[in-house]
Amino acid sequence: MKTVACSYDLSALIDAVNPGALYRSAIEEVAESVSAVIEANKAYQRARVFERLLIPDRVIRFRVEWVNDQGGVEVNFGWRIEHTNVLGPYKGGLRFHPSVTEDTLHFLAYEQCFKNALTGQPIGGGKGGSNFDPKGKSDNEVMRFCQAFMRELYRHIGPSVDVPAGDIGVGGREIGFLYGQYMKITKERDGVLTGKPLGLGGLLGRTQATGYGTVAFAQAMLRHSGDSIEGKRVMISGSGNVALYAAELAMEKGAHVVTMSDSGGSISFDKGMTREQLEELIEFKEVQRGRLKDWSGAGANYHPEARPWSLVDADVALPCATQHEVERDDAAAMVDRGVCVVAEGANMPCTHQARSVFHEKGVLFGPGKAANAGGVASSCFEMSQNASHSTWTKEHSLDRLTSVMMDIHEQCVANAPTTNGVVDYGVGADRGGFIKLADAIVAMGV
Ligand code: NDP
Ligand code: 2IT
Repeated sequence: MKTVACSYDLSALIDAVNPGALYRSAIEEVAESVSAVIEANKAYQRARVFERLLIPDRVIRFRVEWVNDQGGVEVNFGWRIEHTNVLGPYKGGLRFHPSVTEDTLHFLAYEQCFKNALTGQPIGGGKGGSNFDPKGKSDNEVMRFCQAFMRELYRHIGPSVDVPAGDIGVGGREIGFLYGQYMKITKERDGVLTGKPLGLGGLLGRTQATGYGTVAFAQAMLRHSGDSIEGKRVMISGSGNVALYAAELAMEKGAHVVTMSDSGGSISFDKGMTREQLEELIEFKEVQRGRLKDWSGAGANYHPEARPWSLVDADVALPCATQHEVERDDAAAMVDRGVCVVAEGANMPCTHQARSVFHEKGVLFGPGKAANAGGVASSCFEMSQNASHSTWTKEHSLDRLTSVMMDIHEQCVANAPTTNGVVDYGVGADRGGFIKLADAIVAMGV
């Protein structure tokens, strides 16, 4: 790791905040990108912006106790990491997954600050969640868990304080239950969560926003290099909120979606998924909450326990499942299969080593901070809609999404070095987000 203009031993400081590997990899990536920016800026050094951005404003951890359908008592951890509100209220999702630890949430909260800054909207960064596993739970159990979670969380959030949303394991159903409990406790209906069901003040287009935005970013990278997504073969991982709508827009733009996955395995389509298959899959995943191994989509091949990356030839890869799902060997396999554009729908799905492979091979790489920012950008539209007591049309919401994604692409290009004609979007996104955060930190004093 290059030294950054940091007045402490950076490695020791990272350990002091959180000794986990995910948070470390997120910080080290940014440190490499922004050290030259800090070295050239005395005000950033004097204000110690790197250290101040690295340490979260506060970490809230609590116990969540609830009763299962058999009458047994269950206990989980809950967290909210309020990382920085220098640009606006803390903003970021809640993740419910058994793998969630404080390390997971520290890295996500840190990344969120840069992503939110890139959107150009007045939102700070945060993340929260629980090690609760919604899989296999009844609707009533999920509701009781969400109510118990909000019983503590409500005192820490507010529409101009902290505005949570969804993430892995948290979709419209969970946000509805969380918001319902918040309304009962506080008697406020102030839109404090985003990604709400439409009847509770949700935004038309929020469900599609992250996946659509990721495809829009991939299109922008292709356009910038004189190409287009039309006719391209696209590998997608995951089959949740981000993956399904990335597939939808990619297909609408004339691409062929050749893979999808879940944590049990992958499916591949020799000639690309059809519109009918996608509609069936969306219903199977969103309504039936089924597993891919049980999906009978005609013409799909199922590969148990396999990641998508080496299964078929493709031009574009959109990792949309989870962190570190693309390791060095996966990246090499993708390149062997023909991939020349990668846009991260998930947060940090590619390891540092995987990113190095893309860099060496001249693959266009759109980091999650930029490529998946459409979700949170639309969440901010939802905040505006609620604050103005109005209802946006889907068309307006999606038009605004496209223009935010184009603007993020421009910011990345403006801040990125270019090697042999290939724009380094990873560095561009880190620098673009960092400069906004650092300028605000300098402006606010100590
Ligand atoms: P969902 O819960 O809707 O879907 C997650 C998908 O990823 C599922 O198919 C799931 O499979 C798969 N998955 C999750 N964990 C693993 C794992 N450990 N190994 C393999 N597959 C896994 O979540 P989202 O689609 O909302 O989120 C996906 C990614 O996108 C996350 O990284 C999230 O942080 C990021 N993101 C989400 C945004 C949003 O608005 N929702 C915004 C920006 C980024 P299974 O069902 O088998 O677990
Ligand atoms: O990672 C993310 O950007 C999200 N999960 C969405 C956050 C939000 O506030 O909409």
